Amino acid sequence: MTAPALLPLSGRRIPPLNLGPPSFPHHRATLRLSEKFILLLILSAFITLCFGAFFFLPDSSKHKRFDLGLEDVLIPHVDAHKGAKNPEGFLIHGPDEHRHREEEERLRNKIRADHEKALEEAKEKLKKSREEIRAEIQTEKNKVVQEMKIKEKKPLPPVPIPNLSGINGGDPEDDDIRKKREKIKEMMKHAWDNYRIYGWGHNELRPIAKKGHSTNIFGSSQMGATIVDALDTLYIMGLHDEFRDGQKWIEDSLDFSVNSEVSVFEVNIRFIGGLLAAYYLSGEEIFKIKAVQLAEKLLPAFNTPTGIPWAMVNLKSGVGRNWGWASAGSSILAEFGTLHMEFVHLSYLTGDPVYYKKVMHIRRLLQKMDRPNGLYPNYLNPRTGRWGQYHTSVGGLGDSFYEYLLKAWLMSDKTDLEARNMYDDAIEAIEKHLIKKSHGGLTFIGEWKNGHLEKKMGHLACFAGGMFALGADGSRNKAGHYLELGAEIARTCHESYDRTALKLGPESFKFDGAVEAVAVRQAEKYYILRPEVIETYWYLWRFTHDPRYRQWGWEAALAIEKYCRVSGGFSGVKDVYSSTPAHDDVQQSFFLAETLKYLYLLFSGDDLLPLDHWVFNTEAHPLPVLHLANTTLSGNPAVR
Ligand code: DMJ
Repeated sequence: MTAPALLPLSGRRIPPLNLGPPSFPHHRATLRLSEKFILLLILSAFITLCFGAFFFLPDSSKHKRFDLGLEDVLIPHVDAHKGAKNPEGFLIHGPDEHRHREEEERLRNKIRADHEKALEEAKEKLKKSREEIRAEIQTEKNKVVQEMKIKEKKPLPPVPIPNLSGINGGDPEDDDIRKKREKIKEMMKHAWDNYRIYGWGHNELRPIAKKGHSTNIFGSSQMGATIVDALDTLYIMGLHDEFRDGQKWIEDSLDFSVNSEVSVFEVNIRFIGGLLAAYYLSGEEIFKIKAVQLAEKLLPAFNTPTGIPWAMVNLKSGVGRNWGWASAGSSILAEFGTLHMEFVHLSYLTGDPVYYKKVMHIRRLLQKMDRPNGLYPNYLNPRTGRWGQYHTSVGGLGDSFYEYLLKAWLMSDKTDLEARNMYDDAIEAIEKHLIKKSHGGLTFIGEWKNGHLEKKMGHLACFAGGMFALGADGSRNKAGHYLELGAEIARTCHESYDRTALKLGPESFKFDGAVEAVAVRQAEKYYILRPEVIETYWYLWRFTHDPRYRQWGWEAALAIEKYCRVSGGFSGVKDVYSSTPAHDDVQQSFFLAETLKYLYLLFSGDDLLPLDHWVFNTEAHPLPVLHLANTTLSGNPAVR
């Protein structure tokens, strides 16, 4: 299709710009000559202008550079043309002035020579054909790419390797449990293999349409979210060929220099968390290097008036912004409050304190703020540093902030007492205002909205059962209480599964009069392969070894197999109360990162990823406990 000609105001038609190769060779030669002439003319006019400007520019030394009155103090009082003044202000003609003139003359000559050289080079360039110039540009580009590759391969400073025990094993002694574990591994293979065939390199898979899928949290680029998220699960399941396949894709194709706006939180928990875990488990440097490259791209998100990061950042331009729906452009507690684990590891591995400082700054800011009823609201405006709406939730928008306070303490080998205290304070306020018992005796966590408790609990909030159990040890003399609370939440969430047709839990459920642990609105009846309930079963299993948790986990696995498995992978379902549910046609990356990993661990021995050596990030990526007592996060002088 030809581009339409432009019609200027004079009515004369300007021919369309022809950027492609012209059709007549003779015409091409004439054009190139006149182009060259015009270019040369412009170039020489520009150089003459610059050269002249140098002589006619006002003497900048006459103007103060600062309005702050600091120059008199910091810069010796010298006037270039008139010579130096003595302290009384009288002119001093002498060797100084002479030296200054010589220096100026030398500079002029240099500028003249540089310009002549540039002119010569430009003339030479213009003698070359378009193809030659293109080839030269390409060579330059290749050089830059090569240099970047060399930089990428440069090893980071060595740090002491944390205790990595328990990265293999966990073979169950019991035959029945072993079979169940094998079944989970087979489900993982089904999910991975289909993604490999139909969605490779895309962020996620549409298992029914059998093609790639993505949402705006990953931006517009294909960043292989499922590959990065699944790596450590593949590793612990012993799926090493698949792991290597993923590694190869990351080496060859994972590129962060893309014009793509991503969620800082999601990229941190899935990509940085996934890459760091893959690095620790396999020891392959490439994962560490990629994690650091990506983290550098997230840093501009922290350039806000308060240092509270934007929710989204463009990986290329570094421009950040917030979600429009989040309380007048606020940042979200569960997003900016879920960076600590990964960022501390980044500082540990690179010896660069920048990441550590960013998250500690957030913590300091939060510590200084008033909390209504001791509760952290879900929204904080990064421009003003003020809370947005007074909504508090342990489910979506709040959840992993509390989780990371506890895990910061665990990850520091229980030395970060400040984090532990913040966790204990927060949990006490939550228990006081948000946790209630229903008429039927089910303990639930509601949502606090402007002083009013909404008796609704999200699937996301079900992770808290595991969190309470994990935080029981080390609490303010209430270990038994928190373990019990964790078990009660696990029971409630199991009920939310058990009261459906599919034995899979809804996105959120109510406690209203006769309604208990059941979704009411159609829009809340879906299940999108989420992990939180199974996560809680696993933590409770580890701390109590009560067989009910394996039983409940197995029920969930069977239901997923029966209702979510399709020939092209696994899909979420739109209504857990319907025995013939429609599929949503999305295989979420967290299904491979979390749901299947927690199920696999539930049917493994406790020696696989033991909890005194590993702390799982909120996307179930295991990171080792750091023994920081003798280490400073601004680098470790002992080993560098
Ligand atoms: C995961 O991406 C993470 O667990 C996150 O913290 C919230 N929930 C999703 C899966 O449901």
